[in-house]
Amino acid sequence: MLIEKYQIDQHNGELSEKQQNKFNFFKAENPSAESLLQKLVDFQIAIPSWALGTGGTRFGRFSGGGEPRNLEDKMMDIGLLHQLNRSSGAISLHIPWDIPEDVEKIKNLAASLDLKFDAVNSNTFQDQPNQAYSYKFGSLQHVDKKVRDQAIAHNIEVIKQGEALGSKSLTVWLADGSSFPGQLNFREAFQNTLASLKEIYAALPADWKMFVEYKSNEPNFYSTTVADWGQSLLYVTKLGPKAYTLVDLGHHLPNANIEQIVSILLMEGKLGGFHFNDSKYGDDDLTAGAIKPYQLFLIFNELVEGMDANNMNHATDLGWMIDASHNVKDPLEDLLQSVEAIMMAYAQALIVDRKALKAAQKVNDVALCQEILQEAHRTDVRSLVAQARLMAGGAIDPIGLFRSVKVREKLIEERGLKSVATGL
Ligand SMILES: [Mn+2]
Repeated sequence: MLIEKYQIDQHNGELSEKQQNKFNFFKAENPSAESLLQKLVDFQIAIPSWALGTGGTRFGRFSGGGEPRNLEDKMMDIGLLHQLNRSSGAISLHIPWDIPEDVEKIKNLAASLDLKFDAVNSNTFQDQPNQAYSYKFGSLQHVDKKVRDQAIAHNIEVIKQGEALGSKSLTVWLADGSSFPGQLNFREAFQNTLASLKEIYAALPADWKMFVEYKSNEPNFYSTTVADWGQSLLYVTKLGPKAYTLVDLGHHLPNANIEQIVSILLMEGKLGGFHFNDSKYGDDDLTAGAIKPYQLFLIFNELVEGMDANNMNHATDLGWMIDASHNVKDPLEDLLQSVEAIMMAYAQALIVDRKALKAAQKVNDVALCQEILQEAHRTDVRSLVAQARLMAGGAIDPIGLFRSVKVREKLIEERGLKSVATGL
């Protein structure tokens, strides 16, 4: 389902006076406010096709009802999110969970919803019913070349699927690794993985990027073959100029300084994109900004500083994606919350007084440096983000509107209480 335009207009009409007052107050304190609006309007965050249904843990899964039954339903859900916040104008597809049966139909649907196809994601962390060899002991790293070849062929197939849709990047995340000491020869696992990635890289179209995602642990609990940003950087450096490191916020060891990692990767021209989420203990896949909003801000602070230093376009030069799982909340509400948190961190990074920070750094005025960053982080930018949303045709209060027009109830009516999102 989609929301009617008059419903958005009516909602905004009811809230516009309050919003205008808040934004005027913000503008009085932040004279550059108007100049930031377009940057916020342009900034789009891709929604992964796997995040629209209820996720689960290894203990169980509790469906929320009205989940998308197929790719078209998933796209409709993202179209609805994009109507509400005008910042979710892209979809990141997972193959084979979301193979389009009719490419033209899917492309037309995307165009009608104003959605672009972001990175396509391959899957060699599960066995599919019809595949010849198992990924139980890895895919691109596997000791058996037949298994590696199968995983390479799958990735090349994913590139072809993405090409047909107009996607421009492939994300490779590997579950490869080992669970016990001695299981794996680390050097051979690295070399096999690199050789496999090279074959996939060779199949990339000229204007494509390849993202190599890293993860410290899980599902293997002793070693991961692309375990951290250093290992990813090694692979992508050896692969070539179209290969980049992808940072998933949940894939680090506890307390890792992610903002510093981001800064160095950007400096080296090897940061490709992001998977946003939040966590307290591990790869919890919680709503972005739900646990560590200051960290999210510090990451955006480095992104804005580093991208500006390299004359990069904030909206288009990196891949911005959410990678989360929704176990207890309505996935659509959760995604609205994530996008809002990301937009707020970005907005706060845009208002950091960079000249003053640079000057304070030069004279080692540590307290002032901290003051400058915290000043930005403690600024309430909600009215700025809402103003950008309003300017782009979205709703002032997306979750409020989502609830008042009873989206979930209507989706349950349309799709049933027991529908299960494909892939989950
Ligand atoms: Mn990820």
